[in-house]
Amino acid sequence: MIRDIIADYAKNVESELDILLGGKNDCCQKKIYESMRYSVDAGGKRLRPVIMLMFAKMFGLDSRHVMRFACALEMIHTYSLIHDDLPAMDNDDLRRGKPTNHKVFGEAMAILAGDGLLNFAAETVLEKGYNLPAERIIDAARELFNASGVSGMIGGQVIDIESEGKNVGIKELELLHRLKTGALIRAAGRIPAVLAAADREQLLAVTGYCENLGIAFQIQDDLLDVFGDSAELGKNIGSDEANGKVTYVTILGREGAEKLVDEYTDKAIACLEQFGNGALELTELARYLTKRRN
Ligand code: GRG
Repeated sequence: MIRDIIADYAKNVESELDILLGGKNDCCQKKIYESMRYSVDAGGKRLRPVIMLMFAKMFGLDSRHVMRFACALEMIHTYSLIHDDLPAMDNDDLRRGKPTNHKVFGEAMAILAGDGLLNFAAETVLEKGYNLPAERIIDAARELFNASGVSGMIGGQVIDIESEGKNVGIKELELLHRLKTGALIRAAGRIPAVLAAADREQLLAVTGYCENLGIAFQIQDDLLDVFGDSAELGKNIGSDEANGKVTYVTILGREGAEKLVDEYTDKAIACLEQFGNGALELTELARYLTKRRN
């Protein structure tokens, strides 16, 4: 079952994260590593690394070649959640079923833990020992840091902050989420494609899948923020409304938003047609996500 397959991939990523971050325990900076590990170990679906490992398999790439990137992507995602929860941003006190990082370690340490994870992501992918041409590693690293930077996730966060309390339309909302949520999901597909030296047509197909999946995922996120269950989600619901945010649900209503999730999911799946059975896991993942409760 796809649920077990996802859980297996996630377990492998968690073991590797444990090795990468665990080795840091006995050095002099105990507090900051404790704070970084707290949020990484708190769980989460590990969706982005799972997507990366599924694409690696589809391209016949040894998972060892992509694992560092998968862990780095999860570190960057986790840093973004730590910072997003800060009082200066969404001011949330529950994440991944636990008190948010700043609630446990204080604001200053939470900021540093986020910064530390971002930096450690770079250190991780730039470590020696790949069995692939250096050019491909550089291209993949560029994908990762462009996606998480101002032209990607941070840029989306800026649009989000500037849109608060404003009457944004569906087109603006899509741009915001293509960057804020979509950019890392897009990188999750493009990095293994780049590492496997995929051709242009394949790269376009991978990008199409990820971009459509990213929007479907975000609409679902908006739906769960209104109709989800806080205990299942591991975070408080109603955060969008409290922060005066326009969402797919406020624009389209529940039914309209649910329909759009299915439309984007179908579009995502259609993009992978050329890969035939090789894309089965990714197809099932996309369908599975439409039913997600967290
Ligand atoms: C640079 C100061 C500074 C802040 C960065 C960029 C940023 C703050 C925040 C944006 C990141 C963000 C919160 C995007 C929303 C994407 C989203 C739907 C997150 C939830 O992802 P899941 O559901 O979470 O995959 P889990 O916990 O399962 O990993």
